Amino acid sequence: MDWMNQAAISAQKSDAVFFYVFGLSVVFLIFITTLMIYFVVRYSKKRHPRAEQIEGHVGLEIVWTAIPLVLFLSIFYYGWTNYEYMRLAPRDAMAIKVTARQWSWSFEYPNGKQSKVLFAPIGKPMKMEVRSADMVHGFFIPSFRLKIDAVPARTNTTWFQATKVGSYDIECTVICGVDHSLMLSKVIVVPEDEFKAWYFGGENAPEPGKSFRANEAHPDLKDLPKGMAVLTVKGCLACHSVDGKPKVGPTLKALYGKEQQVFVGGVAKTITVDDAYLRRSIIDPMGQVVRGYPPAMPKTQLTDQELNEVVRFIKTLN
Ligand code: HEC
Ligand SMILES: [Cu+2]
Repeated sequence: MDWMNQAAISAQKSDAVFFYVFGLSVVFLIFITTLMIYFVVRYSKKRHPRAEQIEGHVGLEIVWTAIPLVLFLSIFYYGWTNYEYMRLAPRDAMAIKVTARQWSWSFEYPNGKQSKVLFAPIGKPMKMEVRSADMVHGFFIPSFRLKIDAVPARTNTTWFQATKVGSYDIECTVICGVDHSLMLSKVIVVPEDEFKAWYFGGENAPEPGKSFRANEAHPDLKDLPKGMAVLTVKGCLACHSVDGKPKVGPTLKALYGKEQQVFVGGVAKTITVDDAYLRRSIIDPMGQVVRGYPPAMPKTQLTDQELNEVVRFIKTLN
C-alpha cells in the first residue's frame, strides 16, 4: 500500500501483524462497548428493580477462556514468525557491516567499499551486521519497519529486501548524547545495474542514486579530497568541523602548527601540533586531552593509509 510508505518486504510483514492486532482490538472495543451499553439499559433499576445473584456457568467460563487463549496464541504465532523472518537473513544475502558511533552511521560492503549512506539494490536481500563503536545506539529504518539495537562488543543482525527505488531515512532510536538527533543517514535503493556499476566500479565509480539524491546532505565520497572522505565515512565530522566552527571537539581548521594546551595523564602541557601529535590524538584519544574539551573522543580503527590521508588533509586546512 503506497500511502503507508512500505519500501521493503519487512514493512509489509510488520504492518500485517500490526493491523491484525489493531483489527482485533477494534472488534473487541466495539463488542465490549456495545454489550456494556446494552446491559446498562437492559438491567437498569427501572427495568430490573431487584438484583439477582448468578452462580457460575461452566459453559460460559470455557468459552471466555478458550476464545481469548486462541486469539492470544494467534497473535503470538503471527508476531513470532514475522520477527523470525526479520532476524534470519537468507544465505545469499549480501552482508553489510553497519557501524554506529557517536553520532553517525557508516557502512562497509563485502569488497571493502565504505559509505556514509547505505546503498542497496532493489529486490536483493541485504544483511545488516550491526555493531557499535562506543555505546548503545538503535538502527532504525522506518520505511522498512526495521529496528535493531547496536550494542558494543556484539553483532546484532537483521536484513531487508527493498521493494521500491528511493531514499529512506535511517535514524538512531537510543538517546546517545548531545547530537543524538543528528545521528541520521539514508538508505538509497537503486536498480541492481546501478548498484553493480558502483560496487564493481573501483574507487572512482560515482555513488548510486544521483537522480534523487541531489538535495541530500551526504556528499559523494569520491568527489571529496581523500582525507575528507575518511573524516566523513569514519564519523569524525560529527564532532569536528573543518571550517572553524566549534563542535563537541576542536575544529580541525588551522590546527596544524598551532600551540595547543593539552592534559597528558592529568598534567597540563603546551605542545605544538605536528604530524606525530595528530597521529597520537587519533590513535590514542585519551593519551592527551585538549584543554577545555571533554575526554569524549572514541577510538576509531583507521588503516595506516587512512591515517596518512587524514593528517595530510588537516595540513591543507591552514
Ligand atoms: C564523539 C566525538 C568525537 C569523534 C567522533 C571524534 N572526535 Fe576527535 N576529538 C573529540 C574531542 C572532544 C576532542 C578534544 C579532547 C581530546 O583531545 O580528546 C578531540 C580531539 C581530536 C584531535 C586533537 C585536536 C586538537 O585540537 O588538538 C584530533 C586531531 C582529532 N580529535 C581527530 C579526530 C578524527 C580523525 C576523528 C575520526 C576518526 C575524530 N577525531 C572523531 C571528539 C571526537
Ligand atoms: Cu545513537
